[in-house]
Amino acid sequence: LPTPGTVEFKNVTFGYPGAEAPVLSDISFTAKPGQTTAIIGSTGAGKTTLLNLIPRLYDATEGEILIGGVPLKDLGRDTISRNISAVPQRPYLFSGTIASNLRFGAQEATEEELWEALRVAQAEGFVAEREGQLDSKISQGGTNVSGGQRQRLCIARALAAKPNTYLFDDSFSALDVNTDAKLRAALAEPTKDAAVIIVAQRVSTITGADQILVLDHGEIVARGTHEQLLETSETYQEIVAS
Ligand code: M5T
Ligand code: MG
Repeated sequence: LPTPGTVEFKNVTFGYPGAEAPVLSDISFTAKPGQTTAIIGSTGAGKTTLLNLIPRLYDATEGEILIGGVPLKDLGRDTISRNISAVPQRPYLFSGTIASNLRFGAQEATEEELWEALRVAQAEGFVAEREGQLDSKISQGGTNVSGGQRQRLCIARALAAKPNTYLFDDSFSALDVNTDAKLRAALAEPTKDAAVIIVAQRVSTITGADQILVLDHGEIVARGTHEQLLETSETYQEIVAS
């Protein structure tokens, strides 16, 4: 892929059109390839908003976001969508086969590659059990699979695209703690050269992250590894205790 995956926020402020107060204020961080950057914080803190700025669902009001040193605005929509896989907080499946859902963003993926993505996403088992397997039908919105299965299929879809930036918005919360742990262990290999940004609710999901950003009311109030934050951040301690 053309662009190395370093994602850099430089003093980014963002407010939704028409709203008076900004939702994100003066956000700066660097998410490097080969590293996991985690974002944690209470509901409404701005985590989803922050992630959504990366594929340009919205543009920053002030400041700049760069990928591989290039400002997002100069990258072009095609490059952005080829390089970034985002698993949204409410993952969406459309009516069609499992294969066609997985190939969204990875049209040329072989069946073998789809199975590999499913294996990593801990979805191989339930797809193998369905009649028709990759050709089994998903109904609109994915209503004929469970919430956790939908989430894992969307993670497999993200993997099949082989991007160099992964955005996971609360993608592991519908999974039991065991599946969550297995999935993240399996992700290590396919994402080893990518910048991975994970929004999490559960602290256990992110204890191994290279850096954790603690977001509170749209501001980064603390950053560091799990161990560092346990020592330095009251907000983080509260999250851990909750
Ligand atoms: C942050 C507001 C929301 C909240 C703040 C997505 C969205 C959010 N907001 C809007 O006004 N319009 C929108 O389209 O922005 O919201 P968030 O980024 O969704 O927060 P979060 O992801 O940290 O929360 P959660 O509940 O997913 O943990 O004031 O009203
Ligand atoms: Mg959110």
